[in-house]
Amino acid sequence: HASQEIASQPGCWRTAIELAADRPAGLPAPGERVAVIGCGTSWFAAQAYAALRERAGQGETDAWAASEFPSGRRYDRVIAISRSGTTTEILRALTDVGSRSKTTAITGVGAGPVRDLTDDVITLDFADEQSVVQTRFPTTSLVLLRAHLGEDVSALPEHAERALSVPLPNDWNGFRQYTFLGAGWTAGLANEAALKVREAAQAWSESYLGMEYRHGPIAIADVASLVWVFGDAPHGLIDEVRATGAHLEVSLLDPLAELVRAQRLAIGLAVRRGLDPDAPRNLTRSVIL
Ligand code: F1P
Repeated sequence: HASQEIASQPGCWRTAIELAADRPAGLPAPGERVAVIGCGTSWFAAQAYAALRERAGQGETDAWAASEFPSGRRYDRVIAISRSGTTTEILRALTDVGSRSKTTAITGVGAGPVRDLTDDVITLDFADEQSVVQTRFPTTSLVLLRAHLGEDVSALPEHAERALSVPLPNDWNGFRQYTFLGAGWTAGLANEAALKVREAAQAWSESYLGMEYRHGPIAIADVASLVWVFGDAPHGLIDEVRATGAHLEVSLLDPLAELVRAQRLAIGLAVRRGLDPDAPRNLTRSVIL
């Protein structure tokens, strides 16, 4: 399923843009103090959105792994991103929030406990997935959220189409280690790309903030590493990575479309390693305690 779900992203993104134009209830107004919570992939989508909303000057926005949500803290609105709508940590955090803050769920399913715990629900059923490994749900959520922030997202579906057809990095399957770097909103995308490679392909992958990478982690880079920079590379970083002998990959497309390329890399690696990318080891579609 994962390959089909990856390939369906241009259409899903178009539908998300239409949905955003209808101004769905539950997305925050400028100036509201917002927390976005999620687990795993959904936490990384939360990180990307929080940084984008702050950059857009729309208000303080914190991203929390749902398990770390500070009990008792008040926000104007808490947005829970959960494809399954059943993840234990999300339900616990929302129960803790209670009626202290307005709450919104962004979910892939039409029924489930997260809906009962939130004031507003945005259902992206057209982007729900069969595969355990999430691909189109987080990217489609981010297209919706970016459109709502007022970004011009009209070219994004085309970027996704290009991401599905342009080549993967040279010798993409021959590396010992895969590192993804980002900054600002692309830090969440880099985290998600690294998670895809781990989940689907059980390959060694890491992710860092671009500038932080220079403060230690770069020590593992060598000719057998792929270092993929999402978004604009901070000044000087490119030269430092090149000097390690690592293969450097930079963004050709919108960073969200670069994530689509990284998803293709993860699935390609999984298949090469004889793994089923739809059913990663030790993982289930929804993690429930
Ligand atoms: C999130 C999650 C991810 C995990 C896997 C399955 O669930 O458990 O943390 O990496 O992709 O989904 P959800 O709350 O978004 O349903």
